[in-house]
Amino acid sequence: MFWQKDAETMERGEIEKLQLYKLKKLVDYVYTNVPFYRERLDKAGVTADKIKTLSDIKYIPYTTKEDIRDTYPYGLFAQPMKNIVRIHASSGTTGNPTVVGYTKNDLKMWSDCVSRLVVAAGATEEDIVQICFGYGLFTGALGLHYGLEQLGATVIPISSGNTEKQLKMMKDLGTTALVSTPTYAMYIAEVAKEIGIDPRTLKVRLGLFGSEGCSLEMRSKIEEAWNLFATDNYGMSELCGPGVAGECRYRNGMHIAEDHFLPEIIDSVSGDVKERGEWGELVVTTLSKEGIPLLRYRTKDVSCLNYDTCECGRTHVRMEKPKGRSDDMIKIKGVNVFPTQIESVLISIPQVGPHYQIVLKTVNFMDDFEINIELIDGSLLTKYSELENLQKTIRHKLQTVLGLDAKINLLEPKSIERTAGKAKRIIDNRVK
Ligand code: DLL
Repeated sequence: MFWQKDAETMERGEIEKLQLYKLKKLVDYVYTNVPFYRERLDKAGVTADKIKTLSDIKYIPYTTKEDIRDTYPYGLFAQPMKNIVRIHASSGTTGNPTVVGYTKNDLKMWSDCVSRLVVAAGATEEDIVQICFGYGLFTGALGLHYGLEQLGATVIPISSGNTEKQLKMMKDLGTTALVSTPTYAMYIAEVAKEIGIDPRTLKVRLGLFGSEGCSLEMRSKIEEAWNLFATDNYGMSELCGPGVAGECRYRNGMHIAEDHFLPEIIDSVSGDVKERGEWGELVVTTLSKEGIPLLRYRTKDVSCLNYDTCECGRTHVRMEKPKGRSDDMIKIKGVNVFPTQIESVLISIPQVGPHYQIVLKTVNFMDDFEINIELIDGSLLTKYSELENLQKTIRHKLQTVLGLDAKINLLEPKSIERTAGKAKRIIDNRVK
């Protein structure tokens, strides 16, 4: 099933022709409408005429989150406010939020991209979908909301939190699909069991998860707990929100809506464009956005592009699940570590749950880490030798995967704070 079959199954040559055409138009558009870009492009000596092939994109300077922040709030907007009909923003832990604005056409394009990905995941107009993302400036809830409504599904805009009520509604209203972060899906299942509901007996058959990383092992746990089919989708508020990419039923990477987003993979240190198939930082140029178009936006997410044809019939390139963010990568004793690698190891160990935190610290002027992990069965804490054996097993597995020795702290169940949004996996206590 497709939402916009013609666009989703274009021949590669046609896609590239369209991308080149849109890219040239975009360069003209931002040059005319955004003084920030005019200055940047002038400095780099780039005009639309200089872009003769898609690889000429390399002449265009990158845009970063800092550029959006430095021009806060509207400096990168390409349309007067009378044409902007919606604002979203990403919270950001420090400094100004990144504010993004949408024209009416942007909202339509966004909804189409989301309708595409939910259809690719297997949603239909028959579905009753509970949206457990927080409504508000975060793009997750309203993004999925409009795309699903456009499809004709029944949307329950319950927002995040109040987990027992989520379960009551799910049961009473016959929810068939769940929209949330993977972490929250796991937490709802946990609460369900506590209040005597087996999530597997509910009607939820499809999980439309996204907004944070989720290892395959974690995904299997969620599927098992709910008896559902889970798909992943990727996006970020600067690019529109959810809708940039999503998995089809084959779940072999997330199809990027290439008629609207032009992806590249670069070396995040040198800034050089990488060869096809290599891992690196994902950079995206928005080809259709009017409100706040972005030229070569550095996402900081580390991924890889797969141009092979997909069995589903979609021709759009697939991005691998991000390994993490280039700024989340931790260098410990010279080894690059992504939290997702640690998660894959932990999830494969039956005695520990999916709740963990990586605590970074400074030891002898070097970065080091410990891992706090919740036990599934708290009574293990009194069985010293079993506990020690478990710690050894985890250390050994991590050593095999990461080549690093980590201190493991096994904790009582429920001692790590639960969240209805993105999980906080890293506690950074390093001396700056
Ligand atoms: O999280 C948009 C979104 C909402 C996507 C709902 C999917 C579903 P931001 O809050 O701006 O936007 O966060 C963007 O989240 O740069 C990634 O690091 C991370 N991220 C988003 N989706 C995924 C995913 C939304 N599927 C940042 N896998 C991005 C891994 C993801 N990381």
